Amino acid sequence: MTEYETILVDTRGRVGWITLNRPDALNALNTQVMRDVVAAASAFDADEGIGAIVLTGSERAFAAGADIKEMESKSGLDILMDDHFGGWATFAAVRTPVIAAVSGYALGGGCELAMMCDIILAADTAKFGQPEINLGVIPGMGGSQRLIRAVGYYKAADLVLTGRMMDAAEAERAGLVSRVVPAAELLDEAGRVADTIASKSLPSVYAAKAALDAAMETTLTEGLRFERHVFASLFDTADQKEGMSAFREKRAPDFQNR
Ligand code: CO8
Repeated sequence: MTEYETILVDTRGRVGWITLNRPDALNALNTQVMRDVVAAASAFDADEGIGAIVLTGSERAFAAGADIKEMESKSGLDILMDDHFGGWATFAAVRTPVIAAVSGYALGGGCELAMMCDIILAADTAKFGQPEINLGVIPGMGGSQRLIRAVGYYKAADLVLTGRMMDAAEAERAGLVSRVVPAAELLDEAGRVADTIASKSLPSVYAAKAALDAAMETTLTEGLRFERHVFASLFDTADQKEGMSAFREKRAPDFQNR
């Protein structure tokens, strides 16, 4: 397995694990972290043996944002030319579902990174926020856009304009987080959710993620059109026949990812 500078990577069954590992900087997302996460996620995505990815941090921090010390002296031109954004866009576009398991701080780019994932599980210690306004800037990795889609305009505006943090319970109420669990159970829960997804037929998992993504981007009419095409295309897979005959025969399906 490839060694990375700023992350730990592991495979458990059909699940790929990526653990952010810059403990001295609360997993601040510098250029190297971006490169490592993108490379690891892309490698998992290219591997048919992987059906789900878990992205996590430490107990204290999922990620406390983009690396302020790395960004501080940059010009606007540097920020554009570095194309930090392009790297994260590659991460957000992986076909494999990604579960963010968030313990501690998920701030700024950390909250935005969680929102690039498909499911956000939170430890009861998790704290989410977009504090960029306190630094004289605004969210730059999707926070002003994805947060509104996740929690609605008014909650997002409250967070982005005040820079305050919200705890796990508030994040769950707002719809950003799908489950809150005791901190000690977070990784087990993430593993269970990932194993469940990874046990399904991969073509239908890819298709489901693509359809969900389309809903974030397009009109209802276009989204429904996309969904119907994808739904029909899955009837050309062996796994659709297997899934439905297994139901009729009252047994568990044996998916071949074909
Ligand atoms: N960047 C760099 N270093 C950080 C960051 C960060 N975002 N967050 C924490 N650290 C470092 C601290 O500097 C400190 O290092 P050192 O020991 O060398 O001084 C170490 O991590 C521990 O942090 P603290 O001592 O501050 O720990 P506390 O428990 O006192 O506080 C907090 C924890 C509240 C999380 C605090 O560290 C904090 O407020 N961090 C910054 C949060 C923040 O503002 N995040 C937003 C950053 S901007 C952003 O994310 C923009 C995204 C778009 C990027 C687009 C790409 C170009």
